[in-house]
Amino acid sequence: MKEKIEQYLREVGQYSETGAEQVEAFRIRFLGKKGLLNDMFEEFKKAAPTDKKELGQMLNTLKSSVQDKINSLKINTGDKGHHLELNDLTLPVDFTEAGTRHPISIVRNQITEIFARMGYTVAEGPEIEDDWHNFTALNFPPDHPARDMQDTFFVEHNKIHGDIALRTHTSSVQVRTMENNAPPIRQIFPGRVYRNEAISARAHCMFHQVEGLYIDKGVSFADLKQALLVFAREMFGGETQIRLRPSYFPFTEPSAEMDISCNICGGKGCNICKGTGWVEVLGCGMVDPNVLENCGIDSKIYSGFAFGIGIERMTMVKYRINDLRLYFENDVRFLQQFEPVY
Ligand code: 2U9
Repeated sequence: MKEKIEQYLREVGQYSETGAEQVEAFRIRFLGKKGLLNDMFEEFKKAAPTDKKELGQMLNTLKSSVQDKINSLKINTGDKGHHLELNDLTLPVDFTEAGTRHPISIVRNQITEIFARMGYTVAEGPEIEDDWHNFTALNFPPDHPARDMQDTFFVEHNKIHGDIALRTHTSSVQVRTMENNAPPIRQIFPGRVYRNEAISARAHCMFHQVEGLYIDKGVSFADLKQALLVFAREMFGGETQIRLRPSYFPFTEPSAEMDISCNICGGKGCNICKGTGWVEVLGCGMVDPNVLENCGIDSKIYSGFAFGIGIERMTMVKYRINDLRLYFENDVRFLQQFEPVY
């Protein structure tokens, strides 16, 4: 038996076929159920007790040399996984490159996190809306240009709901919130919106907003200004200054647009702020009493403020992106510049 084992050891040592089929045949010949090693272990049971120690060691050596040979042949045939699994658990795994989060998602998450810390919850609603929720409840006069085919994507007209369109702002979700909840309301509304615009560096037919709404007894313009100042400093840095310029929206009165001190030149004047030292980032105002009443809230008891942020625009200011189309082309050279997602 000893000679037989020595002969097999020599055979294993010399074996060099690397073809997958030959390696498998070699494995079956030695390690298969009816293979040589099982035969030898059967024979080993009948060996003289005095020979057992030496024969046992020789058989174990044969078994591990067969296994080592198979593994080394598999490396040569490219069957690395099997080898790694059996032999070396400390080798590094294959490197998988992490994807990155889209800049629009990064900024949307930052905005929602900042307002969440101020006690705002998040609400979402339908992207296909009826005329009431998108326009009428929000105080848009019947002949307002935003209701025009040129600005709005209409889907259909039906007898119950009138015009059905892709929402032009997430304000429609605020109307739904107010219709279904009593104040106090403190919520933000992120989502996709649609406008019938020619695509250019500064406009797209689909973009993203985060709007906010705070309604309670005694909410004032000073509360709005303070909330927006805290937001601007969290978003753009603790030194940021804000200014509010009078504006007009059908759904707020008074209305304003908010500028931040230019975070590139620090307010001195550069080409980003066009020499003014200020960059426009959002619109806001006190919710028009007509809108509160349209949504079932008593405007003699409650007041509130609202604001609207265009995420594409805010992302341009934050990351100094000069062409809005970059967001939608998904060129990996652009996307790879943002934070990886693990
Ligand atoms: C209700 C009442 C008031 C939301 C507001 C703005 C001002 C605003 C723009 C920012 C850039 C739209 O994406 S943008 O073009 N939005 O300026 N939005 S106040 O006011 C509301 C909304 C809902 C019921």
